[in-house]
Amino acid sequence: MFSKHWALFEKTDSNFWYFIHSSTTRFIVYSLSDSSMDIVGELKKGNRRAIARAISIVENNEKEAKSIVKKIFKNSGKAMKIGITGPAGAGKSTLINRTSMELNKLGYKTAVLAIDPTSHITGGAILGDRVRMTESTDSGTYIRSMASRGSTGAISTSLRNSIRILEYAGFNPIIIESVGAGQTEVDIEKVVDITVVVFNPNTGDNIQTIKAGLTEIGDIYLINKSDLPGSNQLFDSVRDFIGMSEKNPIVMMTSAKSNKGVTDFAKKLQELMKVKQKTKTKEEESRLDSELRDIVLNNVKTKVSTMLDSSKSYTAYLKKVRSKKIDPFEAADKISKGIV
Ligand SMILES: Nc1nc2c(ncn2[C@@H]2O[C@H](COP(=O)(O)OP(=O)(O)OP(=O)(O)O)[C@@H](O)[C@H]2O)c(=O)[nH]1
Ligand SMILES: [Mg+2]
Repeated sequence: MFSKHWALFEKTDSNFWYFIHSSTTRFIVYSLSDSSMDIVGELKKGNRRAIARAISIVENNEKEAKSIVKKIFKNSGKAMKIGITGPAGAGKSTLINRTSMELNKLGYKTAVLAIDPTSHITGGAILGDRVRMTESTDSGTYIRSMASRGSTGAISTSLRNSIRILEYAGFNPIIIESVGAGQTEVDIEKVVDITVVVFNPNTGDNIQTIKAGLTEIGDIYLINKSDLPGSNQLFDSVRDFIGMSEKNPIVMMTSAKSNKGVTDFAKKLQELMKVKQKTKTKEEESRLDSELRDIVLNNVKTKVSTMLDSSKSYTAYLKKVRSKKIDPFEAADKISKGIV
């Protein structure tokens, strides 16, 4: 049946495979659902189609996501999670591509989750990311872009569960790429074991960015694009500034483009993973505490919001607030007392 007019496409961010038939002037798209797939069983085997589908589910379908997590949760939390963050265009994706190849050479099986890879300006950034990271895919790395739309809670939830899926599929470490602190909805340093902050000499606001709070989060600070002028000065300023931090982080230089310093960076990561392994159980316990709290608070919020929709007392107080008979704080106190 498959002549040269047929092409088979896997659309990784949906539940379908597409068969496309080109009859000279138009394309006919046939889709084949793989909803009958035993996702969890296939995940265990590392089936990439199952991974793609499972991540789409945790991103989009709360009910199904819960059922997957129920099955895979027990052994989760052991894989090392490395967050790579920094300003847009610092070279994070290029660096991750190279680094994951180095890590794979050292015997690791690396997966990458890129949150918000679009630099908000070009919609084509995801495609660009794919291109920049294709070499590492060939070396066995699994790469997935995650949507950063939605509420903070929703993104953190799908991130945590996507990590679990990748871990269940046998990946370790899991690298998470995210645009610099304060610029996305997720503070990845709260989710990961190791945080790497990437700077480059191209953007003039680096020192300001560093001072604006990034000093506290990094285990490693990387000055990328060492092939460009200004990188030595930036390295010195970062080292001077970061040197004052209690954490005593590592400061390194790389050029992801010309593959300089990347082997050393991968080796540092390896060392750091061994060190962090010792405190991992404790860290994981505190992360589960925040996760559970997040879920409970979210559940309560949803429940209360639904209650307010049909609450006569709420409607009455809202009326009073609208007619300026009572201020919103007093009204909220009174409404809240009736609930908790
Ligand atoms: N000169 C030079 N250019 C680099 C280096 N690393 C990356 N680049 C270039 O910098 C640009 C941005 O690289 P990306 O890897 O997409 O950067 P990013 O930090 O992932 O960008 P966003 O995901 O959009 O935040 C690309 O054009 C890369 O080719 C480097 O070491 N030296
Ligand atoms: Mg990127």
